[in-house]
Amino acid sequence: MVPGPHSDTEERVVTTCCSYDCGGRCLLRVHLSGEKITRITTDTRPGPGPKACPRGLAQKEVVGAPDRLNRPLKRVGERGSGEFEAISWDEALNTVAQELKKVKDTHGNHAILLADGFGSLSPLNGTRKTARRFFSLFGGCTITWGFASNEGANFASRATLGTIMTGNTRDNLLQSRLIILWGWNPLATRFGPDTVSYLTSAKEAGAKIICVDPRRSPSADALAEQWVPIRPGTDAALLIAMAQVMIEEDLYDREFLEQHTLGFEKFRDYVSGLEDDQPKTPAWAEKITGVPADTVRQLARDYGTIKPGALWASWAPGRTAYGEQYHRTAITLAAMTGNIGVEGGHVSGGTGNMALGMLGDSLPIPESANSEIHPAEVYDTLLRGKAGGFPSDVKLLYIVGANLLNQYLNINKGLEALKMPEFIVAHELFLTPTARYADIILPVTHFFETRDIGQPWLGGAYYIHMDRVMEPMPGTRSDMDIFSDLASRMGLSGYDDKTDEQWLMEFVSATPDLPEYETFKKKGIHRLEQERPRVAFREQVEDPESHPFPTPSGKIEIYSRALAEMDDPLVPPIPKYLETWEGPNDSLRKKYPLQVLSPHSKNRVNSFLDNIPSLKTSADDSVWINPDDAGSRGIRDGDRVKVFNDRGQLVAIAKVTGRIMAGVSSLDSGCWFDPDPDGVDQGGSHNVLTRDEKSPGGAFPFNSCLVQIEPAK
Ligand SMILES: Nc1nc2c(c(=O)[nH]1)N[C@H]1C(S)=C(S)[C@@H](COP(=O)(O)OP(=O)(O)OC[C@H]3O[C@@H](n4cnc5c(=O)[nH]c(N)nc54)[C@H](O)[C@@H]3O)O[C@H]1N2
Ligand SMILES: Nc1nc2c(c(=O)[nH]1)N[C@H]1C(S)=C(S)[C@@H](COP(=O)(O)OP(=O)(O)OC[C@H]3O[C@@H](n4cnc5c(=O)[nH]c(N)nc54)[C@H](O)[C@@H]3O)O[C@H]1N2
Ligand SMILES: [Mo]
Repeated sequence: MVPGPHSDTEERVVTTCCSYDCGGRCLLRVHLSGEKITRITTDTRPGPGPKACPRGLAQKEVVGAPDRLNRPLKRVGERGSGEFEAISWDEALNTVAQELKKVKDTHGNHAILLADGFGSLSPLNGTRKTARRFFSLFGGCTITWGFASNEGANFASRATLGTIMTGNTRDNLLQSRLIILWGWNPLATRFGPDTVSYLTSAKEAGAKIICVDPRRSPSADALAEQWVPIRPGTDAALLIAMAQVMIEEDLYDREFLEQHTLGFEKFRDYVSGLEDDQPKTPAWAEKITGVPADTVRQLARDYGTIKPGALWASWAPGRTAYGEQYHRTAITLAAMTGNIGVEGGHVSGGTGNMALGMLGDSLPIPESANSEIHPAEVYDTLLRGKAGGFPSDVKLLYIVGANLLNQYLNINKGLEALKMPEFIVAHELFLTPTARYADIILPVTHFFETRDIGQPWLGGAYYIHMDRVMEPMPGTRSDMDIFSDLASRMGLSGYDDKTDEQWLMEFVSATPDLPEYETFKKKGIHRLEQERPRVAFREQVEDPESHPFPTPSGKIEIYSRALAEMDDPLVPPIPKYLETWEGPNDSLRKKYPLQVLSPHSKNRVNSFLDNIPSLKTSADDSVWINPDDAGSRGIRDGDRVKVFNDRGQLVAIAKVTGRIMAGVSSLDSGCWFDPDPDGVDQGGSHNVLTRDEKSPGGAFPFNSCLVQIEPAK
């Protein structure tokens, strides 16, 4: 090993934080003896703070994983066979540069499809940022639009509130007297490292906490006094019936509606049945949702009277067909109860990030050079191209920080589609199911091997300086470095004209919340002093005259003219309940009677970390099934079962539990796809089951999926 700058006996602690796609951004103190990591610790101060979870604390195992890629690889066997040979960086980058140039010259920029994910979300080394910066210089390419996470929420936030920046800092929850965890399981998904700590304090201070979820999630167990099971994809119906009760019993805030919203009357006419002869009563909702009418009434009375109340409508219920409607309705109810812009209230939506000076801003992709597709259309685009009505004939697929095949809809269609491009390149740390399909794999650094800034999702009121813990593993290069080298091989100038520290200094000086760079670096973590919580839309609500909402009307648009102009019954101008495909009423249920959900795993970040042994052994990768559904199928707890529909099949271990409602089952998302010779996925990747179709507003319907389950042979 090349001796590092530090002697073997010297003890050091380097501060950084995770950079991947989780709302955490937790403090990691990496202890080193010489160049060796001895242990990783985190924030130990009592009370809320950026305390790391087992995933962050396992990064020693990740950075030093024996299966980390450390040589560029060139495919030698069939695509997907996993047969590669190591080549030099020079050969790898020359090949990629040649292929890019060839495709651009022969077919134009649009023949290149960039599939960029969020392997890293950091402001400097972020996978999407580094990739889009390169393709901007390159003159554009086909890119994807729509966030897998929360496109339904983003659509609803933009239409209703005019922005996706709807988050509050978590201390706001201390003021809430009612908190509804609606499809939200922060014990696993975090949404900022200190969320659960604040929720626990709110509970201790007497807040009533209710959880609406088809599963009694760990958060329901630990935090809620009431669990309301609901059929997946029917949440908008429950919310609308709650509105009906509030209107009938006069439990809504007329003054707030009058002052701050547009179009409530039209919504009221729909709710009361004036519009379509169907009053949206608790009895109506009971039939659709499975929630007893009395419970619907109680939820409406609670939310209408216990103030302030935080209805935290998370994203999973919106990752369904027509999931946009659930988010639009939740925002409408927050307005009806006057819980927007006030402490202790909450308006669900996109969330957004803590603001930071941006790298991409100075170098936008020339819009004209791009065409855009939704990720749900990637495989159809690859398979059918322009002749099939899609915007491009893709010849080259460029993958950066995404486990596309595993994490996007309909893996088996993906397998066919990935045969189509002439050339596929992937930047990766590991040989993921997607990377196996690449022709060239470029091995990248781990975030311990670069410098950056930790920027939490809106909610975490701090920044972390991510110092470099160690030299890059020999043979690996950062995404920044790879694109910079590619740019110069292709004669494109201006990709990277600064050192990493110079870039960081620039971000820091463009961020009023942060002290001067050297001070920030020395401190490692900078907590923002706040006298009171940051609450979205506080100004709009406290002083509407000078602060209109950023919508066309300046109000919260319960009725949206922009949506009305789309003239699409599936994107109505007021929020409505639209029956989801592959939901409880789909006739397909005769063949595939169970709705299968895919919550996010506490031990992974999407699919990242599935290959890390200590995390894998303590993950719960079983299929949850209700005792009634298990009994009628002859399935016992711990049995191997087959989960299948017309799109695919997987095998997993059954967990028979009353913690999931009858008619629904659940399997954590992110297990790596591992097909046997018959194409049955032995890895348990949920997306062998999902349908690749986007919801009209762009939501990804991962949770609209019908299956059958039977004992595996
Ligand atoms: N069935 C189902 N599917 C889902 C979901 C669901 O709920 N159900 N959720 C969806 C959601 S919300 C999301 S956000 C998507 C996420 O889908 P993806 O964006 O594909 O996310 P990951 O699985 O985290 O894959 C990120 C990859 O980046 C790699 N990586 C990590 N760091 C770096 C780096 O610095 N550089 C590079 N080049 N690579 C890096 C990791 O090894 C990993 O393979 O999945 C979606 N898929
Ligand atoms: N540990 C961990 N944390 C993560 C991630 C991770 O992979 N692991 N991923 C991060 C990312 S990329 C994202 S987008 C977020 C995702 O955050 P969320 O979307 O909030 O997370 P999920 O785990 O998919 O779902 C939360 C709960 O919703 C329930 N649910 C599913 N469908 C429905 C429905 O139709 N109705 C109702 N009422 N409930 C439903 C599930 O049972 C689950 O308990 O988490 C982030 N945080
Ligand atoms: Mo996500």
